[in-house]
Amino acid sequence: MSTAPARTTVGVIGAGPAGLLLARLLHRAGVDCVVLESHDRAYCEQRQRAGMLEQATVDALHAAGAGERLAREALRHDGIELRFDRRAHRLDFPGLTGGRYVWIYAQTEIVKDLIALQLKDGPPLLFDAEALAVDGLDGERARIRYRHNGAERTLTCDWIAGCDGHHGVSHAAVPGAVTYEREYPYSWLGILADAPPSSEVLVYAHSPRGFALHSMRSPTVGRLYLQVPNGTDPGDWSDTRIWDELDARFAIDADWRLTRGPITAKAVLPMRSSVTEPMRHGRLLLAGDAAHIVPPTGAKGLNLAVADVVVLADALTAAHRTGDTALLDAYSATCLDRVWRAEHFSYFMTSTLHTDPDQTAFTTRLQLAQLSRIAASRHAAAELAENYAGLPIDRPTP
Ligand code: RFL
Ligand code: PHB
Repeated sequence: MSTAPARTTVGVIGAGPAGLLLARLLHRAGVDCVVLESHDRAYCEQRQRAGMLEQATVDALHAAGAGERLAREALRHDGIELRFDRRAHRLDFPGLTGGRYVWIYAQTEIVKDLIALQLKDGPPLLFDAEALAVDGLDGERARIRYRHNGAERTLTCDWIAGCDGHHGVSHAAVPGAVTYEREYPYSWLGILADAPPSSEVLVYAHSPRGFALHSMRSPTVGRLYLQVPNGTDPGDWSDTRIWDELDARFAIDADWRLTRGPITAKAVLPMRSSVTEPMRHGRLLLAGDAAHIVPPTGAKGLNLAVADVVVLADALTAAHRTGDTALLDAYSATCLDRVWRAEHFSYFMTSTLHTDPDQTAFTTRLQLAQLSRIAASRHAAAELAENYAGLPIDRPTP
């Protein structure tokens, strides 16, 4: 498991969902690869992040042979609820999208499933192996210089998949790349609570006190978020203060109660939109958060990462089998179409539901007009539902 090969076809940097799924898809296609991950296994498996999966993401996990536990434990949702003006509006996804659903299955569980498969039958996955630099991207062979067990080593590869997230080394290694970015003037305080969900579906609440989201991890564990100012110290939020604030933001003029329970985790998460173009330079291909970040309000980050690696696995497999790089040449443009659609949707959800520190009565009225339109018009609701449930992954063929 932790021997360090010096040569491989695809060197994958990062064992998040993008790197792990790519490795799995390549392995099943007979393409050898090595995954280098800077942290240890426990860190990768415990990092609390996404929870909402599009159908295309679930399909990709099944196609990779990683869907066994997901099939038993994932919760199928037939929509979401929007709250504003003390009213609740349910969006019925199958009715609005021609039969599509979304799924709740935590990113931590996807990562655990993929790591278990990888350690069982390969390809090699090295923890505590930090990529320091990549080079040779324009030549015959590319190289990853990395540190493992205190020693510096080199992995020589035909291709490098940069799946090392927003703070990794890959996206900075694309010369001439342009990064389009936006930071938001608010963050999320996220909690995990031993409290059964108080709603069957996710609840996105616009309120004069700021945004709140009710999500879940299982029939007994809730995952909830509150908009808070940037720089908030989670230590300033006692459990009672959190529950009181959630109660106030979810309040509607109908009988509804938020079930409280012990809070087991608390963290503040900043929000950002970012796209690096192009997603390829020579032998280096970027995928997932290494290439793009979305604010979590649209639940798109993990789903985009999965869509990238599905396209990338096809392209690397074709190049390996036939030497034809047409799909790799098209990779960046293929992915960026979907990425920019998701960037727009995530920005739309974020700016429609949050209270800006510079918010005026005028901008609040605009937000409420937009939300009322979604509640009243089937067309406006269908636009949101289609984007949220996600489109099928466009997989060009050679
Ligand atoms: P990751 O998960 O950041 O993994 C990158 C991995 O690379 C490693 N690494 C390195 N390894 C070797 N050498 C180096 N130099 C390295 N530098 C970094 C890191 O240790 C790490 O293991 O990126 P990946 O695989 O692209 O996956 C992306 C997703 O994690 C991310 O988009 C989602 O979590 C975003 N997201 C959501 N996405 C959804 O689709 N649905 C959701 O419901 C959803 N909710 C969320 C979210 C993200 C959130 N946060 C914390 C920003 C909710 C939240 C609160
Ligand atoms: C989550 O369950 O963590 C989650 C769900 C939907 C979002 C963001 C986060 O939009």
